Amino acid sequence: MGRPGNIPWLWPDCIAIFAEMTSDLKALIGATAKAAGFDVMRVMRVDAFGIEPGERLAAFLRQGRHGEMDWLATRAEQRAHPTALWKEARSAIVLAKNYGPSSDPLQLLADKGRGVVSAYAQGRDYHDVVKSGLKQVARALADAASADVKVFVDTAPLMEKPLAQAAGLGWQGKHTNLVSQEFGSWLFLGVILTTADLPPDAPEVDHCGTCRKCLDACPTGAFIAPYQLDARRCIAYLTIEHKGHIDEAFRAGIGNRVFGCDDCLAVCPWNKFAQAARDQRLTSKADLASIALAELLALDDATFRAKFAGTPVKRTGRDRVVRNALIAAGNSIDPGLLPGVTALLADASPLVRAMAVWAARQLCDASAFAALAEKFADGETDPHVKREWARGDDA
Ligand code: B12
Repeated sequence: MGRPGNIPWLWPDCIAIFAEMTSDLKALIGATAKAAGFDVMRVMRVDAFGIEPGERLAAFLRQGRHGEMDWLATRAEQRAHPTALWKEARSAIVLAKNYGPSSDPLQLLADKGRGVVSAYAQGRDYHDVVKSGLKQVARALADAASADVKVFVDTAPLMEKPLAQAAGLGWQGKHTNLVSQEFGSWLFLGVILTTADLPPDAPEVDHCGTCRKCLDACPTGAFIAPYQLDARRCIAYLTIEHKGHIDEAFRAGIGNRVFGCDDCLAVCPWNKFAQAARDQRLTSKADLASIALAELLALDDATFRAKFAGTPVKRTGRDRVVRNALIAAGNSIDPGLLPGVTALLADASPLVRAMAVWAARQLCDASAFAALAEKFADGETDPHVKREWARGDDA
């Protein structure tokens, strides 16, 4: 860039003053982020965000790997690049909150009589926790710089993981989530876009090396290749996002995971440096880590809402969570759960009835199952539930 001809002596000074102002601003953002409970903060210039993430998103959608998550496809063009979402944006401030569990979440899977809720969903909904922190930081920035700001966590069309990598907060691991040398695989992300020009941090590089632990750990074979997930096979998708019946091919692999899955994250060797979350809001409902299946099977709408109030589980709704608990009950091979299962054969939700039939099939001997079929199958009108009863006949 050339110097303005009439004031050549002023130009380097202006740059120096501007640089000082923006790094002061960055220091202020960093301090506010810390006070707001964030564990990491990095900055990138949005014009440094490449086209590759958008192209990979397009390929993911073309292959239908998003399943029923139509919201990923409907605003894909905006999602591809931060300036497509907000043309005036100049910098992205990427913030992260550590939600590291205090013990290995995989240990919970051994008790087949209990349903396991993944680490991210055991405390207060991270959308609320992260968003309130982002708003605090954004307000401080807007006041100090008279800049426009917008805050994002999850729900807006923005690719948070590649943004975080470009800002230097970590790298997208082979399990596709962001990994940090300091916090392992246990970070929630949030983004502030702003019209302010802030000094950027250096991007992070991939430190996965030849490791493929996360790829091999997936119980349902959701990784098509390193760095590529088919969401339709991912237990997080199946148990949380998928509204319909869960295909029989995935039921055994789901095991006793009733909400989300931590397996690919929990085996990441970089977790050796991770610490337990310090924000108690994300961990205070530790009694939700694993829940007796008998209790989950007995949930009606009111008891479900009371139990999961304020957590991400509540948004998924009682029927889908009971559907998941029935799969876990079927996999438990514990006939003690049969009364809870058979009570659901007449449930108002076909989603629940269908899985109750499947679970009963796993827990009963042939004659007991035939007796249940005689009592419940004839009156069934829903085609999916009828198919589950018929599957029992074939077996
Ligand atoms: C949709 C979604 C899901 C979907 C799809 C997951 C996915 N991998 O895309 C489902 C429901 C399955 C899901 C599950 C989970 N999610 Co989610 N999810 C999202 C969401 C809303 C969008 C992600 C997205 O854009 N997907 C689209 C595809 C195209 O992206 P992708 O898989 O990352 O694709 C990239 C790679 O494949 C890569 N790639 C492709 N080929 C190659 C080749 C090479 C060589 C390389 C290097 C890269 C590469 O490029 C693509 C573009 O970056 C984000 C929030 C957000 N707005 O970003 C949260 C988010 C990713 N989820 C999050 C969490 C916590 C989870 C779970 C851990 C929850 C749980 N315990 O059950 C699991 C993890 C499962 C997993 N291994 O991904 C966090 C992750 C935080 C982090 N540290 O990364 C996020 C960022 C939310 C947040 N604000 O914190 N999620």
